Amino acid sequence: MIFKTVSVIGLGYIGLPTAAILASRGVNVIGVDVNESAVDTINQGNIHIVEPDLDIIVRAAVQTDQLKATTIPEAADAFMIAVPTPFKENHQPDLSYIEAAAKAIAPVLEKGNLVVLESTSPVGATEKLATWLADARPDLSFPIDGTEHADISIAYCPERVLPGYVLQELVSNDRVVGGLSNECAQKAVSLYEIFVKGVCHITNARTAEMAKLTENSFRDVNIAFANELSLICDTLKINVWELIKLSNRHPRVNILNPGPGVGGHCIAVDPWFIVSSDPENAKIIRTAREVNDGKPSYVIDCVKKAADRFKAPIIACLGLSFKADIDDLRESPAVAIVETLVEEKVGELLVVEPNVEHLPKSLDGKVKKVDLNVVLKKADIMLLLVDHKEFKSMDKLQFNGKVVIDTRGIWE
Ligand code: SAJ
Repeated sequence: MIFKTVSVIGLGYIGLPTAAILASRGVNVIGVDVNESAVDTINQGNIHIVEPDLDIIVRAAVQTDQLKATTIPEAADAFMIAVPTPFKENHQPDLSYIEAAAKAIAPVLEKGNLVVLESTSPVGATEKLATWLADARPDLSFPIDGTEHADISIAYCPERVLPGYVLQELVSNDRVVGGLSNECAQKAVSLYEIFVKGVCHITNARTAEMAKLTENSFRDVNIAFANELSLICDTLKINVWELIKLSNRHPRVNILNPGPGVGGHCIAVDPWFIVSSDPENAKIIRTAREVNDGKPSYVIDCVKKAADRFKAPIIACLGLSFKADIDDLRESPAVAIVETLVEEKVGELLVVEPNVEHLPKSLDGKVKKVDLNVVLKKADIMLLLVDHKEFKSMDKLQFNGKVVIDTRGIWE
């Protein structure tokens, strides 16, 4: 095996599962993270994030010494960078974590190493990574401007896994592997073939960067279409769920589901990387973001109108996570909606969220976290925000007399 030791930089939702899968295939894996408490947790064989079965493979990898975590990078045959790429206030991508990762690994790079960037990135980020590494290591040659046979190979290979199914999709999904040269791409494919059963498709780094952004923007635009339809249908007094069901009977139509907005750290963020790189042409992509980001305010207005009918309304908010049956509250429209209802003192708020133990800080002490049976007894308004399985199986007859605002269409 040409990759005996692989270092994974960033042990979050993508880096940790990737590190553990590689370790399970017999590679010595060094996981690097700036978060000391995450490093300690992993070295004890535990995990600091929630993902089905991840705990089992991390524990096995640590117990067999195939995986160790550290805060300081060490020499390895390959480095995989999976750090966050958030955006700044004006929707410009923030590459500071990638730059910090590059500066951290540069001192331990050796001739023959491969560096792969996995973080979702704007087009051109892999070239920037090469420049940061080259600046730090003038003694080594890098594949800048298409140079073949450089000392260090560099490629971009975006993650594409769906939260909740990460361990299956890491193995089964196809991968797009974009090299700064063909040699770099070939080398990266031989790394991914250690654990990927899907096909690894070779391209250049810029196309691979754009492919990732395109996939998530495609989904965002399609969800925006559904969200826009939901507003139009309210105006026209048409049931949007029935409309979509009927339209989807056409052999070439497949409309997604409207909801309270688009959350998570991917689809709500990545399209902005395209917009910021070509604002003039990225019209639909920008509008889709705006339509989806506007949906929470629409839901809030509906709740306010419903609340006006009561003297002291008790509002049950069902679900906080950004999508069904997960515990992830990042960029969640449900959280944003409840926060605004608190700020605007719309009524007494009861929250049901079966997937988290504690309320997020922004809501702690301001709303009550309760069980479903409590809201069935007390609430005047049932505001369904997330289509968790516990809510799907509820008996609608129990809502007798309550106002129901179902943002996901599960009780239609
Ligand atoms: N949503 C809707 N209506 C729908 C589908 C989704 O309102 O019909 C909402 C969800 O409720 C959620 C948001 O969109 O708030 C995003 O959920 P999602 O399930 O569409 O996607 P993510 O963010 O969990 O994962 C996506 C995936 N990308 C695509 O499907 C193109 C995943 O494959 C990527 O790896 C991931 O982003 C990522 O990390 O980029």
